Amino acid sequence: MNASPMPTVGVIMGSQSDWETMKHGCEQLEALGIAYEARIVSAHRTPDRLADYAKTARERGLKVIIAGAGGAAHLPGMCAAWTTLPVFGVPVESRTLKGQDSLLSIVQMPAGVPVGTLAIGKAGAINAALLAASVLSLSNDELAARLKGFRDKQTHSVAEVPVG
Ligand code: RP5
Repeated sequence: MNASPMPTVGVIMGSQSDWETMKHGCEQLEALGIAYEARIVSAHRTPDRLADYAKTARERGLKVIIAGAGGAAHLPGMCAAWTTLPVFGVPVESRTLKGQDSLLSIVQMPAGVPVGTLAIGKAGAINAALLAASVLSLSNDELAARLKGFRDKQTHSVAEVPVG
């Protein structure tokens, strides 16, 4: 489900292998009725695709970019270098270092080029989507209401007494 035909969130990832993680963020965007596009854009393997994507993102109507990558995860930072849109980085869990390499690669940006860095893996992908929703809700009251509804439902779903 997309609230509008024009995507406002761009979800990019360095590899097909990142989709297993990033799809959770896309599902969260869909649940909130946010139009998005998902693309494979690699900082290392397709550098020109990345430059084109990030440089044209604002004029194409995107408001927020979510970038997921693993290992030497330069995608979010290089994307942020090409655009002044908000960029949220999702460290994908790597096989060898469990995503700690991804996290440190994304979070340690030099002053002047920000990337909002989320948690490693699925939680990070979901929270990146929720953070994007928060940003978009600043100028969209209907989305703000849906976001509040999501939070309320989540709160009510937490049992007070453990079972089992
Ligand atoms: C990164 O390298 C990607 O973001 C991915 O997380 C990691 C491994 O990529 P593949 O070798 O699975 O394509 O660029």
